[in-house]
Amino acid sequence: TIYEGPPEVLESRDLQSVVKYIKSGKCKRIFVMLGAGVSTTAGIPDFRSPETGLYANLARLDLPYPEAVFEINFFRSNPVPFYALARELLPGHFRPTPTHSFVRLLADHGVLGICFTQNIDTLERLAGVPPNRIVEAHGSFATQHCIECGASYDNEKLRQHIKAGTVAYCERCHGLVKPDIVFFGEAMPMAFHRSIPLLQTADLLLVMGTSLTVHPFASLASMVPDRCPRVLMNLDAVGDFGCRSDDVICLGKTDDIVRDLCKELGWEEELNIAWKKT
Ligand code: CNA
Repeated sequence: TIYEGPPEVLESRDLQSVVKYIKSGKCKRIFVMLGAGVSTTAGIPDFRSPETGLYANLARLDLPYPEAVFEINFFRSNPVPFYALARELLPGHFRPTPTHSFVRLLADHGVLGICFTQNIDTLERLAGVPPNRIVEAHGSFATQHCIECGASYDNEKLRQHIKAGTVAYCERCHGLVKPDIVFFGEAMPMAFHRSIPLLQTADLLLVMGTSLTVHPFASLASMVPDRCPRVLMNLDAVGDFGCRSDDVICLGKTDDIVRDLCKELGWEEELNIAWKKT
């Protein structure tokens, strides 16, 4: 249901009013939710974009259905598709986008609450967002474990396996080794659960480049207070955006929207400098 009444916090439901709100000094804690869409301009395909997304290009991996590549039971029976995908997503080849640098600017300006990300590409860290402000809700390639005995496995060795397209097995029990990426049906990291209550302190929520279809992550968007303005920056309208009094929907590429926002905030030069440094 679309909210038809006037906004309660913003002057109107547009980016200019969001800028005014940020400049007013009343907006002290900005929370961010990121999805694969903020990394597509870095050259990393998302899942669901119709022609370029990974799901549209998984046929060669011989999967029963696309999501199987991130299911633990399928991985047990056939780890090859996941390793092939990991090769494409492996951090190290990609540079952060202006959108990642914008999140860093929020931290530099002392207004970043938490940046919740679904991405496993670690581009937030590379952009210089302080690690204690990032919650990698779906894990990352930073560490890996045997799925049978839980022994950890050497990072460099795993990278070699992924690059070579071979599967890594535990040196202790020969179980399968999996990067600590959260698969469907697996528990979310503790940091995710611990950070949820902080959303109650949000003055603004920015949701960028996500289809808001993967739960429980997607439900974070409804956990900010009713009076907290929420801004969606995405190629298409997603979730329940539009149902609250201060929902702002900006359709387009996040990099373009972020540049407009920074121009109006007077942060344009800072954004360029921060991004060039990455
Ligand atoms: P998704 O379901 O693929 O949705 C991406 C959304 O972003 C879609 O609504 C697109 O329209 C939109 N989009 C694409 N490009 C842009 C752009 N330049 N500007 C604005 N919007 C854009 O991805 P979600 O993140 O919502 O799905 C959750 C999965 C995807 C998570 O579990 C991730 O781990 C997983 N994933 C991560 C990566 C990565 O780490 N970069 C890559 C692919 C998938």
